[in-house]
Amino acid sequence: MSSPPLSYSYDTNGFVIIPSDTPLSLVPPTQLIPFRDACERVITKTRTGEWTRRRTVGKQFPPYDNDNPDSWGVQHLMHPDLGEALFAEWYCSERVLSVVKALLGCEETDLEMELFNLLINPLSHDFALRWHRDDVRETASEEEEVDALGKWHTGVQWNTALYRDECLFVVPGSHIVPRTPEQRALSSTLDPPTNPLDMPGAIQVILQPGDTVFYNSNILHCATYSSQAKRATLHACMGDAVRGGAVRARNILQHDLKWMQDEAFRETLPNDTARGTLDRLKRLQSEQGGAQVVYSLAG
Ligand SMILES: O=C(O)CCC(=O)C(=O)O
Ligand SMILES: [Fe+2]
Repeated sequence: MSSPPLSYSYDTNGFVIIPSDTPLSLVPPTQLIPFRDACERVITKTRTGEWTRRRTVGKQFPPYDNDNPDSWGVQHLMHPDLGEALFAEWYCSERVLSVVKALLGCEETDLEMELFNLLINPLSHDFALRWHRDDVRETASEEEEVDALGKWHTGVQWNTALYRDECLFVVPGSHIVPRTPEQRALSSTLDPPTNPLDMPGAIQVILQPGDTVFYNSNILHCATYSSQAKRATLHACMGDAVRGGAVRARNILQHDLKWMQDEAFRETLPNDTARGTLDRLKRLQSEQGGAQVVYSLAG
């Protein structure tokens, strides 16, 4: 019996895992080392303070601050100042784009470049993200939730683990339905969960090195970060500029992507396809009144 298309699982469950050792793998086992090496270099720059665009412990969403510089993420892997060409090459590669197109059901010429960050383990504090949807407030009424979820199908987000990663928890199917009263209660607190599996319907997403989980970022999800478990997980998203556009602007532009307008960045991109995706992001930035930062919600 043939397996269902990738997009069926993704549309139904709100996420789909692509294992490392399968034909669609985003990072096959033989390619792990160059990714790990490049990540090690940017992690060192972040932990020593040389790279200040980072997600700091104690803050779930932007703007991140430096009250506690212990970091759980490195922002903007494609930034030319980091000097790691591998990241933009991969983000714009046929390997990545073909899966993104299949999940979005769009053409290459519709794709919009968005975020590409790295999630890492903090060194001296354990940390957790509370239950959330990236672009729907925890206080949203049921009606607002239904409305927001109904519009959120024009982008995909993914985590590609370079080491075993068991940080993420999701509630399968919750990307299309409002929370039950119990789920609402457990996701309305600003505290991190004591046990994520207390959330009705929750499962833990376990990734082996090289595995990728694609997920709808409005699926109900949370994450726990142990300072003892090494994490280097590529964390990216891409949108369909034609259908998505303004719907995605708040979520994407809150991360301050002004640097992407520099010609120096454009020159690092590997081909016309990549430059086309950047042009569509820049169009979104100008439509939204320049590359202004709209701080809100998650990312
Ligand atoms: O750490 C993760 O895998 C999830 C991160 C996340 O949910 C977020 O940044 O909004
Ligand atoms: Fe999130």
